[in-house]
Amino acid sequence: MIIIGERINGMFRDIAQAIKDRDPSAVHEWARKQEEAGAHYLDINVGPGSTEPVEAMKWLVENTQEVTDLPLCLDSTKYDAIEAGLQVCKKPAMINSVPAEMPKMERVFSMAAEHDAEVIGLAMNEEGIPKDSESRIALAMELVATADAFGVPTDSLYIDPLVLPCNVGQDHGPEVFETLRQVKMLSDPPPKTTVGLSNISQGVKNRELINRVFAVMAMANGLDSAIADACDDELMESVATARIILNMDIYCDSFVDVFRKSNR
Ligand code: THG
Repeated sequence: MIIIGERINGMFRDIAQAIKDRDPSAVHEWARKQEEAGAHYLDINVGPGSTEPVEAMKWLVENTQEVTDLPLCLDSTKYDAIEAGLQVCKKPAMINSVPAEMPKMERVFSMAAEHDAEVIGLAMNEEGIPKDSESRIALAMELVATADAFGVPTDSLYIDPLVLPCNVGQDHGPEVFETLRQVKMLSDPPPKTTVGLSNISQGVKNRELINRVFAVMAMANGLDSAIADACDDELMESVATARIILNMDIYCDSFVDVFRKSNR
């Protein structure tokens, strides 16, 4: 399971302040901490309040790369910011994200093909996020077909069924799991899957418990990756344990350490 560390995000006050002051210390600290905790990619998001997202993205990417060689997941709805980030990434990156809408898919999949980037495709369009798995799968199918048409390999595409907080979208949970299962039947090879894990517990109590139970349930339904709190030890230990129980890693006494040092 590929862990995309969520913490370099201007949604968090320390990162928003770091961007504003152009003081990289918090960015360096979270890059190091997440890598140490076992993250495989780092999500980079300038935050909802950024007044200069293009410059901010470039600055975040450059400063993150000063302390880590992990690949980056550029998280923005502003495609000029994604493009600026791709231009300074030292390694092939992941683009986060594109909905099943034209002309957004055209812009994003062209950029991805040019920069050899992976892409997260969202199961939503102009009409929003559907509830039932059938509609989510129909959108996933559009994403798979369009990625292919623009020369993005299917296994470089990550379908995100979109997770809503369990206090507002409780009825979406089973639909998300069903979507994760059916995505694997769309094509051969199939696309990969991802979720924004912490979404499930936004605004509710017992966040860490809800996150880790959701994570292992989603893994049992075929989840390949998650944007998540890599520094939550119990989450990372639960993920490592689920991989053993699902027979994805060979058991050894140090299986938690082995997972943290792995590439997935
Ligand atoms: N899918 C994709 N990308 C995503 C998401 C997704 N990127 C953003 C988000 N969702 C995933 N990242 C986070 C990061 C933080 C939180 C949730 C998801 C979070 N933040 C605290 C909160 O809102 O309560 C902030 C607390 C604070 O301000 O200190 O929970 O779904 N493709």
